[in-house]
Amino acid sequence: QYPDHLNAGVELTDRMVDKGFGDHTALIGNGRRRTYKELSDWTNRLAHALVEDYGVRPGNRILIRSANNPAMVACWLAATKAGAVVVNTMPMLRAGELSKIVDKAEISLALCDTRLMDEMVACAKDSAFLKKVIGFDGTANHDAELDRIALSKSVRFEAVKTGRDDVALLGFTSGTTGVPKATMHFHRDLLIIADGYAKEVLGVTPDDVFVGSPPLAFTFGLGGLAIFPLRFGATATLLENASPPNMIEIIETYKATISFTAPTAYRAMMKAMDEGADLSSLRVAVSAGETLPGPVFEEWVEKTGKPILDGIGATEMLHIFISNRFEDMKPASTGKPVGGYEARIVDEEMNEVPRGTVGRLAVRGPTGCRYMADDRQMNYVRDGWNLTGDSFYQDEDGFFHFAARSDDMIVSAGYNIAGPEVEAALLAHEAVAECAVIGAADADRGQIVEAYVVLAKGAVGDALMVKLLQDHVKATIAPYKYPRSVKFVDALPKTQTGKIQRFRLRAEG
Ligand code: 3SK
Repeated sequence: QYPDHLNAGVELTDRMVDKGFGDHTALIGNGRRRTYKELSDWTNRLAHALVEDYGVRPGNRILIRSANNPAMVACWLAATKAGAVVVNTMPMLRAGELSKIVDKAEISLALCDTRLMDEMVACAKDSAFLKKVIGFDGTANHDAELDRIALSKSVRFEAVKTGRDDVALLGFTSGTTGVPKATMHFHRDLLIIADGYAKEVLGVTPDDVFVGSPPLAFTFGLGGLAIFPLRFGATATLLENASPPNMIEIIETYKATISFTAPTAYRAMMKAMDEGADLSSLRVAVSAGETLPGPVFEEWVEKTGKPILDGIGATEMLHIFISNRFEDMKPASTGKPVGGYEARIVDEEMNEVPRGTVGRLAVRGPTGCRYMADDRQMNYVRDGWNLTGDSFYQDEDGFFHFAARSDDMIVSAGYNIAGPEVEAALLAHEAVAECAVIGAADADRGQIVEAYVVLAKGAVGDALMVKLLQDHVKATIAPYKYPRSVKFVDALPKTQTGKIQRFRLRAEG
């Protein structure tokens, strides 16, 4: 279906102008609208600057650091047109977290919103790889080095003739251990998720207006808030702060039709509806990244007359591969495989288990896990099947049902948080002798990060200490990872060989 030479950056911009969408609004953000023609020109100018002034060559890896805004999308598309391999990163990451990514992907160039320079520069200071950090204006007033250079360039750019199976994107996931893994995705993959899931399940048309909260650095967000709208000539709204009130304002102002967010936000939106918010323009509400609680689904149906479409995806698979559909749905299930994907439930030996039996979810299809230089590839892909680390069962009607997460990942308000990474941050505090971090059930956020802490001699486990440790974590790693609950204990449950038994903490709550 895809030609040998394919550049996803071109397909999502210039090709859309060729198809007649030039005057249609592509992006809305930071108070401005950009048409497809403007986006095409903007990205071509930026691509010229990257190649001519910063020496970007095909295959070079470029890190982008920004909140969700049109400038971030433009930088990503421009770098893709220049044949670079892009790593989008979240604005909340600290220098230490950025360094792990830079080292793993051997990144030599970073494009950074000028408002977020400090941590990026701190990361570059001691880096063996990162040679240059270029500022861009996230507010899109073109008031930064990259923008000024780009303004003098031509709006025509001969994009690099990348192969459809050339790597275009590295999606980072911290996994259970907090040691980041880079998942490689081809130019072709970026379009497959739109031509599959977005077309078949969401039925996207040029009249759609997208809104949502996941960061573009998370492939859930990149698909839902950039690739899907741009692939079909629709409009993406981008929010630097996608709080529920801000999303509601966008929905009401631009009559947004498709939302991508987590159950926590849907719950807040329903509260706002009780107070008069008008969300009637939404025709599709997508939820993923976190289990959708039954009561949230039921209340949404009651209030809007439409279902929330639950699905499961993975950074390794790039996007959603099992989803409910309007015409084929079962509440409380995750749905059935998206076109092109197959899923089954297997035991430890990869044998399919009977319907109704909980086992490991195995999936295969047009996208799949390709970790960059990582032994963990052998655990994720077996016999051609991707093992996502989730436990599911399949019912008699073929619907897949989530049972449990098979690892130590904590999913809180749509964020994936690796428990061991929070433990490492806590252990760096002098008052902490030992600690273990788990996900504790929470009505609002699905799960919260809960820390069990054995204090060092002399330290006092009071409210002040809780605050000190929380602030310490916020200052060490991305603030959303901080433990909302801190419990002081005399000792941690351990095996005879000294391994912490987190499952006992989970069970004891
Ligand atoms: O659920 C996830 O973790 C996910 C990851 C990437 C893309 C989409 C989704 C839902």
